[in-house]
Order: sequence, then C-alpha cells, then structure tokens
Amino acid sequence: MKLKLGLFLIGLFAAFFTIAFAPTHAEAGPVKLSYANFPPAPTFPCVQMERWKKEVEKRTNGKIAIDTYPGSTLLGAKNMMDGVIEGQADIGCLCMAYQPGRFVITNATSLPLGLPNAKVGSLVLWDIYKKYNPKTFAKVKVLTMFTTAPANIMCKKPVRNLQDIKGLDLRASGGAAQILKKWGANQVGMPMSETPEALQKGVVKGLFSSLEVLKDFKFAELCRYATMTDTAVYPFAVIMNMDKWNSLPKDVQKVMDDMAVEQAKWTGTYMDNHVNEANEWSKKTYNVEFIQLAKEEKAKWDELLEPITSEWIKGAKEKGFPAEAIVEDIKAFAKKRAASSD
Ligand code: DTR
Repeated sequence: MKLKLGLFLIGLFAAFFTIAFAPTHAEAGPVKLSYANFPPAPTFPCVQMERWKKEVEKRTNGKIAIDTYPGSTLLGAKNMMDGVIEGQADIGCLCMAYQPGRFVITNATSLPLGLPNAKVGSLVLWDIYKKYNPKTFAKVKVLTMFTTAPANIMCKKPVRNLQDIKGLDLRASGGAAQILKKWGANQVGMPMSETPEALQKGVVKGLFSSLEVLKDFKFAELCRYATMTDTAVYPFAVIMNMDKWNSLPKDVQKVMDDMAVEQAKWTGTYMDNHVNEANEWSKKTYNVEFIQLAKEEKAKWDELLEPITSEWIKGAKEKGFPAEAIVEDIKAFAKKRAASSD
C-alpha cells in the first residue's frame, strides 16, 4: 500500500514538473524574420538593413530575430517585390527605379527637381508615399523608404562637356536613364548589382549614380573621373509580406511603425556622410579627379533636362495619375524638409 502511494506521489510530481516547465510560447524563442537585399553587404542598402535589424531586435526585447541576406542570396534586384509578396522572404529592400512602370508615384522623386541630398530626398519620398498611399503597395506592408544622394557621372575617361558625353556607354536605370539620354550618352540599363562586371568587361565606360559606390564597390579603381552634375536621386522601399505583418504582435508592429521615418532619416544622413567619405577616399587612394562643369556648360546641361518633367507629367496623366499635383508636392515637401532642422 505504501509502495503504491509512493509511486502515485512520484507520478504526481513528474506530471507537475512536466506541465510547470514545459516550454511555453514565449520560451520557444523569438519570431524569426528573413530580410533580403540585392547588393553586397558593405553597400548602403545593407548598412541600413543591419541598423534596422539591430534596433528592432533591441526595441522588441528579443521577441524578434532577423536573419539578413545581402548580395541577392535570397532575392535579387528585380524579383524583390514579387518575392516578398509570395513570401520567399519576409522582408525585402528594393530600388524602385529598376521598375519605373510599377512605382510611378514614388519614382517621381527621381525627376530632376533639385532634391539637394539623401536626407531631404528620403523624407520627401516618405511624405509622398504617405500622402498618395500608392495602390502598388496594397499587397505589402511598407516599413520605410529612402533615397540615394543625387547622381553624378563616374567614368574611365574625363567628361568635361557635352561633346565628351556624346555616345558614351554609361550605365543608369529608371528616371536617371532619361537624364543620360538627354545629355546624349548611350544609356545602358542594369541594376547596380550587375554593374561591377559590366565595368570590368568594358560593356560600359562608366555609370551614373550617387558617388559612395566609388568606395563601396571600389569603382574608383576603374573610374578615375567623376563629373559633378548633382541631379536625380534614386528611391528605395523596404517592404514586408502582408500575412507575416498581420501575424506579428501589436507591440512589435508598433516598434516597426514608429521606426519608419526615423529609419528614412538615418539612412539619408548615413548616405550623405558616406558620400563625402568615399570622395575623400577616392582622391587619396586612386587620385580620382572631381570635375566641376564650367558655369555656361552646366547651364547647357540643365537646359537639356527641362523637358523631362513635363514629359513625365504627360505620360503619368495618360495613365490616370495626378501628375502635376505629385510634382508640386515633391517641390513643396522638399522646401519644408530642407528648411527644417530635424
Ligand atoms: N544609384 C542607384 C542606386 C544605388 C546607389 N548606390 C547603391 C549601392 C547599391 C545598390 C544600389 C545603389 C543605382 O545606380 O542603382
């Protein structure tokens, strides 16, 4: 009888401990999210990705763990949007300029409207996104947006005037492509991730982009000349799979929502500072010459760009977009953001 009672008590204890110490949902570990990016790890889209990962993990007190995939290891530049919609990655970073027809409203920020730097560009892009809430993002959650600094020409040969750029094979995509065409270059379109090989093989003689790539892709080694045009910025978006977003706890969603503008500003500021660093590094390491166009020459270059915005307005209007209002809003937001001290 005593033995039976003893066994019963042992059984009872065992049952108690199994229930009391069984892994609860919280102890099952953090929710894991995958984050895909197309360019290599040292480039600015990936630097901002690592910063966002670190901050989200910290601010959610370890409820979220993010695995990052730079260098197109999970999704590439052109299938980023669809890959995230389909759930191949939970989060993705995409350059909207690579799909001009898909992101008409937000890509208007890459018109030559004089956005002065990446910080202002990033905040204006976010303002435009919030105001117009473009239908093209209906299937995803937009986490943040940002732009590059204005684009300049990097080339294996010096470009000092319109004669020099005539027929020159230069790489650019999206809105920036129109700009190169107006200047008479032979524009070649491809994502940034394919550009190192194209430069190496001589498929292109140079590229049109924000200048931090001189250092981050070591383009300064091949392109010893930079011509300062300070024209278009390239817009980017960070998006999340909608089902994944809806499955996250409310407090986690709040952390991410609260970070949207902050991350845009952080990335813009990082980009602006990093361009300066990259320029100094390029001068010192490869003796890159930074060419300033003479005043009358620059006026000619700018004049050639004048029709771009009116042509864009015409095309976007035909597709049913409130094109004039979008352009006016970009200018107004730019003025406001440039004047603000935050
Ligand atoms: N200027 C755009 C976007 C861009 C600028 N820097 C990087 C670095 C890595 C990827 C994309 C970009 C472009 O030329 O594609």
